[in-house]
Amino acid sequence: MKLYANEVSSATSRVRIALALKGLNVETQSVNIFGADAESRQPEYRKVNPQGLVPALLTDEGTLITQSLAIIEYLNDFHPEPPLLPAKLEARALSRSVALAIASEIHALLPPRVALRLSAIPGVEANGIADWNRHWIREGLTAVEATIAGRRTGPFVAGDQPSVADIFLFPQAINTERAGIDLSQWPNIAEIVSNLRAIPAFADNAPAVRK
Ligand SMILES: N[C@@H](CCC(=O)N[C@@H](CS)C(=O)NCC(=O)O)C(=O)O
Repeated sequence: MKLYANEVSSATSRVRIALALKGLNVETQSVNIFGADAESRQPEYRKVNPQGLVPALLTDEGTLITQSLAIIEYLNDFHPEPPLLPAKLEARALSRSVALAIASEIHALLPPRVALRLSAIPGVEANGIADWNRHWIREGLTAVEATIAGRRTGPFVAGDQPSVADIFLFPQAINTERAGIDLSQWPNIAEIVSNLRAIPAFADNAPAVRK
C-alpha cells in the first residue's frame, strides 16, 4: 500500500495514527500542499486524486481510496485488530458522528485551499484568516464537547478503546492549541486529549509544525 501524505496535514495524521494503532507499515509519498502552485494542485497529482487532497491510499490491488474516514475504515476492515470502531451500535454511531463533526464542520473550513481563497478576497488579511480559523474551531469544538458530555463511559470519546472519534479529535486538538486556544474550556475534550497524549501511536503521529 502507498499513502500520499503531508507531515503537516491533520487529515494525514489521522491515517498515520490508525496505521500505528494497527501496527501497519506502508510506503509513503510526500505531497506538498502549500502555496498557489503546490504539488497537490498540479495535473499530475489530480490524476492520482481528482480532489487534489491528502491523504490518499493506493491499495495493493491498485485502487485509490480518498477521504481519511474511508481510508481508516478500509484499514479497519483490512486488518480488524485492534478495532477502531466500538462494538456497540450507539457507540459506533457516536464515534463516527464526532469524527465527521471534526472533519466536515471544523477542518473543512481551515485547510490551505480555504486560506488561499480567503486571502484572494480584497481586504482579507492574515489576521482575518487567523480569526476565521479560531471562530470555526471554537464553534465546532464547543458542539463536540456538548455532544460527548454525559455520553462518555470511559477514557476516550466512545468507550474503553481509542476509536475513529479520538483519531479525528487528536490532530484537531493539537492544531487548536497551536492556534493559541486553551483546551481547558472543554473539560471532556481536554481530559480525552490528555489520555491520548500518553499513547505513542497518537503522540508520535501528531501533525508536524509547518516550517
Ligand atoms: N475531508 C478530507 C480532507 C482532506 C484535506 O483537506 N486535506 C488537506 C490537508 S489536511 C489538503 O490536502 N489540503 C490541500 C489544500 O487545501 O489545498 C479528509 O478527511 O481526508
